[in-house]
Amino acid sequence: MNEQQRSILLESSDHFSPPPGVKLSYGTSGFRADWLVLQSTVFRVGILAALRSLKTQSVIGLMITASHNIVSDNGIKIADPTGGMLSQDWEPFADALASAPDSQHLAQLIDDFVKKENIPLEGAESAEILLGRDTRPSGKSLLEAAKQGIISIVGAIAVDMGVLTTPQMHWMVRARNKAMNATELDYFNQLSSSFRCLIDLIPQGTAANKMNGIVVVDGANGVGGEKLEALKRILNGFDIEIRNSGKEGVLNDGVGADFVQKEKVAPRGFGPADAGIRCASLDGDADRLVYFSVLSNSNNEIDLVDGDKILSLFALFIKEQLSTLNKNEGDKDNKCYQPTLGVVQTAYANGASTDYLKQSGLEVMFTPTGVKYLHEKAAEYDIGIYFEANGHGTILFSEGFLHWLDGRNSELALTSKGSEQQKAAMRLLAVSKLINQAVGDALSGLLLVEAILQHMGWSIHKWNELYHDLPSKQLKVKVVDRSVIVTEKAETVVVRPLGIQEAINVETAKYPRGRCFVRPSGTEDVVRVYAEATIEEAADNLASSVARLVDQFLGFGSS
Ligand code: G16
Repeated sequence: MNEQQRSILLESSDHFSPPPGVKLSYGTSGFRADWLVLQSTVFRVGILAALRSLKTQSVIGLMITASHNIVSDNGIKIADPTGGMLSQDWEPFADALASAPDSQHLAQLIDDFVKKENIPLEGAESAEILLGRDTRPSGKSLLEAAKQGIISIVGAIAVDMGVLTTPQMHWMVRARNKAMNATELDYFNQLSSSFRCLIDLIPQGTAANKMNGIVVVDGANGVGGEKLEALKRILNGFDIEIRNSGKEGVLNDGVGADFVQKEKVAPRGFGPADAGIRCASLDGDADRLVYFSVLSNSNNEIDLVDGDKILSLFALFIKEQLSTLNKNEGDKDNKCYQPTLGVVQTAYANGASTDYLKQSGLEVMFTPTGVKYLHEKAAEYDIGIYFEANGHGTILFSEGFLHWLDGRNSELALTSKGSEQQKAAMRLLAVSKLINQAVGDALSGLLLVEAILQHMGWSIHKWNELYHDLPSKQLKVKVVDRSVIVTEKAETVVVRPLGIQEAINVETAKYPRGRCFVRPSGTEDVVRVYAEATIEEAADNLASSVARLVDQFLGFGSS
């Protein structure tokens, strides 16, 4: 940094002093906390985004959101040039920046990092950062702080994209860096045209031709409801009703995918009158999607169709298309391409889903929680499908496979236009355009689920019958310091504090097919407990007894 750059940075940074005693770390989804303590963090992430843009010579995204958290929380995360999460090797720098005690330390950290990473500060005019926010009331002022951080690196440009879903932001960054059109309208047009293509390719004269009836969507009183309304207008004729679209009601309060998946009850605005209807729920920033149907004669109980079942549906469809595409081809003219296909889950995946996927002949891999891990693993395949049980996931297609598919499609269009093989190629190409290649996206996921259900001629009940979930229970435990927990083996084993894993094993062994793990949340100040067993009572008891263990080992000693 030259003298002028340094003095501009120092002056600007003096307006954003960190609150005393607050220590944040860049977790599964960036920084998250009560919005009142976030101004300086957000300012500093603005600086980081400008440096990242200079280092990569690409457009970077910055999203102000706390997704499923309560409305008084907020957060910030970075979208890297590919549209994915911030490269993990920059996370320690993010943590260091956030905890620098004052402007002088901050400037020193930046100087050292710029030297180490060889970042061309003199060409800062080439740095461009897209900024977006969800509908939280604190979003505007935090976005302004991020903007100040960006422009404190002299020459860097901040482009305010306004209110967006998180996946829209990731999509736009990816599109910009691929020199594609990247406005919100481009996003909607890509989704609607690829959805239409899939619908037009549904085989005639099958049960699939009967429209599947309405889908009713819970928008979590967040940005997703608002954007889905806009998409509905473009789709024109798609039978969808949106509730909890944010006009009234509190964000994520008794609504949204996180609530529905964890509590297993209908969100506000839904009740027994909806029994039998296909319903879906988005989370606060529309990067998660779950389906459900309300049970009749019940206390808002539901049949939950979670991320594991969305993954299973997608995997079945993709497998079907691949086998049609390669039918009767033989290897004689080398037209047969056997892409690698893999699915990625986390420890939260219901054991029944993993059994089902394996029995269906799929390769199943596990990673720790957090899309950054799942995405990385899925990208190792030609077609990698990843989903967390909470409804966060997508399908990734390798460039090589898409290139081959494109060529094959053109060839089939000339030699056997309208054949089943050509249709399968077109379907796969449409899926690759519909489903967000940057990150899990509830809006594109919803359209793909709807298209596949219609293709199969399936109701939500038929879909839900693919396999039966083992009963499971999730609990949160407030502790003094959740970072004391250290896990291994994709979060299935706790290695610190010593002794707790042995105690968990003893509890788990009491229940047939018992499975239980604990992990520190990356987005809330809690430890999460997951338990699974063959009957509901056993899953509940296992979760409660392990929650007590967590409290004994590192809690406030309340039990
Ligand atoms: C974020 C991540 C998800 C992850 C979730 C876990 O979700 O993007 O991949 O599953 O956090 O949260 P925790 O670590 O608290 O269990 P979101 O939708 O909140 O951005």
